Amino acid sequence: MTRPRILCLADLKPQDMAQRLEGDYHVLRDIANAADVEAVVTAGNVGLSTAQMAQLPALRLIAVNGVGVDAVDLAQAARRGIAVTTTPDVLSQAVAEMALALALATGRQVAEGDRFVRAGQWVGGGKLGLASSVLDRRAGILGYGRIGRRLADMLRGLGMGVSYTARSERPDSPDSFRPDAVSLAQDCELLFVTAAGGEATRSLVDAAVLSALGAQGIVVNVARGPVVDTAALAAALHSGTVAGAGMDVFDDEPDVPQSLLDAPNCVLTPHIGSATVQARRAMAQLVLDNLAAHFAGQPLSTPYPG
Ligand code: 8YV
Repeated sequence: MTRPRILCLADLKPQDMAQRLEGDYHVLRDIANAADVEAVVTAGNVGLSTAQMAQLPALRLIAVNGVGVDAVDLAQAARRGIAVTTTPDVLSQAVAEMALALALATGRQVAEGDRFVRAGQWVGGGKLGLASSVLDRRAGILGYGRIGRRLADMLRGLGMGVSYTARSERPDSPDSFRPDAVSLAQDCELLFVTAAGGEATRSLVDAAVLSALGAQGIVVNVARGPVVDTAALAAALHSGTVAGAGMDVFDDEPDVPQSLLDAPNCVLTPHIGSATVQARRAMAQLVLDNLAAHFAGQPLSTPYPG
């Protein structure tokens, strides 16, 4: 039986999942040779642009290995009747865990302490200043989707009070609704950004929000770089308008602007929110399930929107 040809713009992990993909499909990597393919596999942060989609006249399925669809031309997909699938739920815990890790690392000087020890400053008689407790803070969650709600569950479990901002209030939620980012920031000292990327959320965290968060405040972004205004954040860190930031996502990955590299109390990680063996294996499984369903003419497992 001939294996269907697919275009793969992002690697599945771990290795055995990539091997399964290679076993079931004839996997192309170069879009220039893929005019006949019906299916593309891509990552949340890679997507499929307008120009790329236009190069694929036979396309029927875009299988995103991730939950973000901000880098996919959804309008063109809808116009052409191309289905989109994502990998919801299975990465929520990993991303929420990363958000918590960044909050603790930033608030409790984990990265700074590590640099301090390695640089010989401890043995040299130096002292780190005191940190400010993280779990005593009130948390705010900007974007109350699957990841934001999973994070809220974790934070409540740790005894923290949680507020959230979403497009609309969720009456079933145990957390307190705030109608916009400024009122959310006013109400918390630890602001988590978990909102979807795209034009609707661009620069949602701006200078006004950072100023409302205040001089003790920490901001953590595990969503998309552009949801936070980078220039405003760097300025707020340098001036002490906020106390710290933990950032897993950036405007122009993998480039990180010098203003953030130089900023005090800023912990930086390379977009690894979902990068656990468990999450990536479950994500890859959903990609394989969706591809198999498409080629068997069956309903897709996790279509977007759901
Ligand atoms: C991954 C993501 O970096 O889910 C998303 O939208 O950005 C991340 O989970 C990526 O999609 C991994 O393939």
